Amino acid sequence: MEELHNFKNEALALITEAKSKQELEDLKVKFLGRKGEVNKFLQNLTQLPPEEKKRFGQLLNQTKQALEQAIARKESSLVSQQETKLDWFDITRPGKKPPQGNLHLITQAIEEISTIFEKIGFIRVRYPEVEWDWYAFESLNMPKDHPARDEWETFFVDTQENKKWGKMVLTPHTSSGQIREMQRLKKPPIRMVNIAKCHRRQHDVTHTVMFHQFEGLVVDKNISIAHLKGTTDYFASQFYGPQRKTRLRPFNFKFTEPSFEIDINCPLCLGKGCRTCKSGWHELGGAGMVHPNVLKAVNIDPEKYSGFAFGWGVERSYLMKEDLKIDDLRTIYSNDLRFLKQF
Ligand code: FA5
Repeated sequence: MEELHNFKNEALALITEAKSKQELEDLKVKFLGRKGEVNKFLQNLTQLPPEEKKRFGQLLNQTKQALEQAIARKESSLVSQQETKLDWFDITRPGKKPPQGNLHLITQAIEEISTIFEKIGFIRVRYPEVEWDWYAFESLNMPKDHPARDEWETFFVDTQENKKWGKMVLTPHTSSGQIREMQRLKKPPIRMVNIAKCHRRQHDVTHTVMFHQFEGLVVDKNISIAHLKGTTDYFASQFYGPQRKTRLRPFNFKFTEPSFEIDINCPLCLGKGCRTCKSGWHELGGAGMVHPNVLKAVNIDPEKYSGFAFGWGVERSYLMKEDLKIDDLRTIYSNDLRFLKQF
């Protein structure tokens, strides 16, 4: 029994100290192999008197199990040591790059536009994408059945009409945000940029059903067209480059008076006129001085206050900035990674 005890302790110590898989394998054969030490003890068992046989047999079994477990533990610790050993690691091998996503080009554009306007004190707001007719049209000086509404090719939500606010619509333009912001602040000064999704029943190479607009609104005492022009020039130089500026061209919107289309000078000829632009200018979007009826709709006195507003498409403005010639505007939302990864 004593001999067996000593053997067990010595064998466990040797297993723990084994330095390599080969050394461990040799010890395994030596202790547990067919002609190994444990089997030699087993042969001794037959020579023992019956009363000792049982105790010796039990100790022999325990010894065998303890050695097997110790060998298994050592085996796995040698494997993990080998794995963490750095001598096999070739630092000159190129690494594996995990695929990395990036922000959608329109998200990037929205962030850039917000930052530009925030620098001159505009507050970034965002208003509902599902809106009432009153906010989208009526408060903006477009009474029910007014033909101007046709231009917005609106989606109506199939739900009960509200007695006060009318039908429910998918916001066709961010101008409804002008009304929401004036209601929220109640009193000028107001200086907001509302950037949000818009929806229209338009689906062709230059139109997407869902697109984004950014809408600027400034209302205060003595706001004039000069402020509008200063703001659009500032935006043009920040977003498109220092040599870019805008011009106002008379237009017609029901919610601004006077109304304008804002043009930006061509990046190549800077407004002189060249083969690509012909006139020297490219159209950027709509703007104007807030119509007195719009101010009245939110209880702001048009005798005391005046304001300007503009609303431009994010997608088209961004394509113009990058001078991207995309055959079909809908590509932006086609979720084709080959296209999106370029931005
Ligand atoms: C408006 O929506 C006016 N609310 C703009 C405005 C605001 C005028 C404030 C005056 C004062 P318009 O319908 O032209 O205007 O749209 C403005 C811009 O949105 C367009 O120039 C275009 O860049 C973009 N846009 C309109 N419809 C689509 C569409 N289906 N797909 C992509 N961009 C569009």
